[in-house]
Amino acid sequence: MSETKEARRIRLETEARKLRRNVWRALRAGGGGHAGGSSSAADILAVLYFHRMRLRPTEPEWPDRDRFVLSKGHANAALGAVLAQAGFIDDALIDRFYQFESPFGMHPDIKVPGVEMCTGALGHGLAIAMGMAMGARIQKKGFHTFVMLGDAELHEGSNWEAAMAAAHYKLDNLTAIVDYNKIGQSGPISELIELDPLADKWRAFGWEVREIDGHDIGEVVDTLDALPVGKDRPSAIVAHTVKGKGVSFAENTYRWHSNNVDDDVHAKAISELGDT
Ligand SMILES: Cc1ncc(C[n+]2csc(CCOP(=O)(O)OP(=O)(O)O)c2C)c(N)n1
Ligand SMILES: [Mg+2]
Repeated sequence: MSETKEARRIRLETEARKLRRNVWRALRAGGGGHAGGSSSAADILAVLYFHRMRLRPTEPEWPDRDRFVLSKGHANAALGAVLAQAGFIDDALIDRFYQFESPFGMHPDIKVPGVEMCTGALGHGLAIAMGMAMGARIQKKGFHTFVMLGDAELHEGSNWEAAMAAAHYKLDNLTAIVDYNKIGQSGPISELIELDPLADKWRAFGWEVREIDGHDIGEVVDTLDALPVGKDRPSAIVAHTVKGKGVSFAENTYRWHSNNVDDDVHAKAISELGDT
């Protein structure tokens, strides 16, 4: 019997909650890291890895797999956690986050099965993902390429060069997801460099755009299921999110963009996230 919509929503919300707990678990193991951007991305990652993307965790280099590039590479705690939950890597690797000689570091490394690209220097992922989408077309393959960008990351001009090019090449097999949590490393986007009207900017660059609540699992599912939304156009999903989502002291503040995490802080976070 196929899964009902309601059952699917509950399953994905459960994975997302577990993902947030695993993020804080990784940060405790590493002594700290990027709680804010890892937590804002968690619901979208859960829907990508447990619903939308065609993947084979036991065959990570399956040629027809969908591709995911975490352009905002500092959120790697969340990527490693979702790869563990999906079965690409051993769960025990979460406890080796940011440790000596661990492949699971502060930023994604292709030594970790399931990681498509080393990222961390902001502003490169969209162009790389565009190359993957172009590669699919050249090889006549049906896989879809997803790339997740941070909002402050969009201050890098290279994104807009790639955005222009992807529209020019009509890459409808490419989707950019903006984790629009309105906060960068050192303050609110509105004080750094305003991005609004962000959806209109993508439209002006030739993209088909959807604006969603990035924590509403049902809305994320419906939006990703509808892809590609425009024929001959790449898709941009502007996902409104909350930086640090799920843990009150980390929510909506640049102070938890990156911070130290000890046993005490971890216990406080887990007491809010619950243990199931
Ligand atoms: C080229 C480059 N410049 C600066 C940094 C340092 N840095 C790491 S994260 C970050 C802010 C990113 O903010 P945002 O894209 O909004 O990410 P999120 O809020 O999702 O964590 C900066 C400036 C970097 N990683 N790469
Ligand atoms: Mg941000």
